[in-house]
Amino acid sequence: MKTMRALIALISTAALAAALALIVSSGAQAEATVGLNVKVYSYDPGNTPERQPYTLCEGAWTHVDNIDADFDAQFGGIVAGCQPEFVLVHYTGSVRFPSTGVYAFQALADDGFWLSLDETPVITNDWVLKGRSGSVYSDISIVGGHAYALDAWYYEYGGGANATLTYSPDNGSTWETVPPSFFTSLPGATITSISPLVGSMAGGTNLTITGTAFVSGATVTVGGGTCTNVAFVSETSLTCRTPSGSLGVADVTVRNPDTQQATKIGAFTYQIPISNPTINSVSPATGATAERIWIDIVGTGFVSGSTVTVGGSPCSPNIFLSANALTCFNPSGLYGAQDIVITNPDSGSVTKTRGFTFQGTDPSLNYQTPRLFKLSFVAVGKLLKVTQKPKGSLKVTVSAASRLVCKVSGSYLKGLKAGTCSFSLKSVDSLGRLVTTKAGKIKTR
Ligand SMILES: [Ca+2]
Repeated sequence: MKTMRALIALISTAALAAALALIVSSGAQAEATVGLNVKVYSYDPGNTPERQPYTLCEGAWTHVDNIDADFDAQFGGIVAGCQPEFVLVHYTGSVRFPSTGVYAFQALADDGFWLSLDETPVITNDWVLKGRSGSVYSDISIVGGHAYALDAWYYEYGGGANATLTYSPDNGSTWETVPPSFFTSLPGATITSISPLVGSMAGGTNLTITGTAFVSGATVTVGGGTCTNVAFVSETSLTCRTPSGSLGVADVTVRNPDTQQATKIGAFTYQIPISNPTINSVSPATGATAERIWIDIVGTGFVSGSTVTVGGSPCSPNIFLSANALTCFNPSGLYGAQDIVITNPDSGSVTKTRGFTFQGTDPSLNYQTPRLFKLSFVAVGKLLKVTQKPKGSLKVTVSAASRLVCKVSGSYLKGLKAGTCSFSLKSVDSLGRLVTTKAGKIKTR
């Protein structure tokens, strides 16, 4: 009878998959991504084992496709490739369920079983000597698509040896074995924290997401909306700008290019800003690129605890003086006119466009601060030389009426015949913005 059942088990797909996984894991194959990592230990039979490493079984399984094995029937009675009894099996990896819902879980195991998802214990009271059985753990909220970090333990003390992890997507009505396609042995991304925790319903909050296993190319949603300007800082940090959202809490989800995703439920709160700050003046409003200086900002509606950025970089420290004044330590290393943004703790925010101008030269862009452009004309023989200080992009044009009188030749005006030549000069900065114009006339002979 037992042989017959063993035969049936062997020809089942699950058993074949498990057998294949065993072969793959023994060779120097590419890292398997489907299934779970396994460590198998033998322990002292004197006691029920703790969930901790004991003596690692050399040559035992290091990978399984899912948690579904009848060791007596399938593997010559050898538990997880180790020995017949007193074996502890530790499963790690991640598990994703396709649909969001309220789930139930049950491990049918002989003997003990324990499971946590994202470090929250789920199957907790089955760590005992018993026949093949397990309590039903219901009312477990599962987010579809989220890669839950899985931590599961099984131990065999003696006698029958088997373990199957089952789930019910409808909280206990229908049950299935958790299939191999739900498991991944690579760690999924996790979100540990976000900052700030609140922002305006209008969006535009610069969010920093801290976690693990982020991958370049990851996308982020907040309350289902796309968080824009996602910047991959490191595998533990992402930044993005929140979309507009509905009043109240919103889930934050990071989705790696391999489609594994992590969701932090209700991590961000959209609120209606009460404060409505304004900026009247900034002093000084210019400074050297290389130098950090204190700037005074005068306006209305300032609140203690606000953040200030200049050109997107923190103006910090930032000292709240009153509802009408604050002072902050300007960042350095920026060029040209930059926006100043003040954001109050309630997410009320104001932007002063081009509120501070850094007077410096960006060596990579040959960027010139607009206000420093100076144009002049010098007669060189019969030519009028146009100069610009400092050097930048200069366009000289001749009016239509003057085209028979003069023409542009490089940075010179050249007389063609006697008459009056009307011209205009345009300076353009490295971003293509018009910064200075000047018109003039010259008599040619
Ligand atoms: Ca047993």
